[in-house]
Amino acid sequence: MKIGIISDIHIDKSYKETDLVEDRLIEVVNDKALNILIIAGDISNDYELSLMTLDRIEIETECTCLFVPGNHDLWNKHHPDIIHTQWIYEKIYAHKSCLCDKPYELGNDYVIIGDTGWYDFSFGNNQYAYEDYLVGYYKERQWQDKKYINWNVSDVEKCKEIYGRLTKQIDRYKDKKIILVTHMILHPYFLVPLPNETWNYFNAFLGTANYKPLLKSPVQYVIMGHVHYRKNLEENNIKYLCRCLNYRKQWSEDNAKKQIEETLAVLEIETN
Ligand SMILES: [Mn+2]
Repeated sequence: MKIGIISDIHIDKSYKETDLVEDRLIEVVNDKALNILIIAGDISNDYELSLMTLDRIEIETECTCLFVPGNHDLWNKHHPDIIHTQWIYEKIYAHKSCLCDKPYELGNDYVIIGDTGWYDFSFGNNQYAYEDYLVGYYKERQWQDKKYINWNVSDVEKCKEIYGRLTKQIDRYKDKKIILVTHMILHPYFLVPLPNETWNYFNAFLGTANYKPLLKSPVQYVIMGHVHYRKNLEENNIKYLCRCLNYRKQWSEDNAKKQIEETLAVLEIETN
């Protein structure tokens, strides 16, 4: 079984009429004859566009597309009348491709478990206080979730709530091999390297150190996004993959197909 892995395709931010990211992604999925495509969040800034894109991929390829919402998919930027992020989360959750609370079994051995994850500032520098992180502002840069995300609870509580749901699902499948998918970063290796004055503050918004108890058997793969790096790590028998396509303006070359081919990881897994 061939599983393609990518995240942060940001089709709206990378929009170019003659070179659509979604068209090129469909071509690559078909070229590689993938059975499954996992997108670890941030398809677009508009959940309706994100869900339509998932439908298109499924219609125009032979593969099953699975996904977890990223913070951008959850934004209300294009739906200012939707006040509560939970409402958008539930719209996304209802889509058949969404992994949240819907473990996806691969034969008898593997199961894919996923959710957005969240941040709780545990990856922040402790020179800043909790109150500093509530502001989400540093040197004229505003963390955009402060404008477009409104959970009915604090970020710390949201992070814990999602941890609880993931833990329950992993416990239920402890005899299987688990592919864990989150949008947020769960391992400090994937943070923006320091020294970096801006990210010394904003790394706090990239994920959480507090999901560490999940990073052991039966979890075998951890798939993440969000940070706009393309990095892999193998540690204690777990393979970590962060395969962010990123914004077009961040690409080394303005060619969507080449960038997708460079970014996409393919896992070949034996199932029975
Ligand atoms: Mn993100």
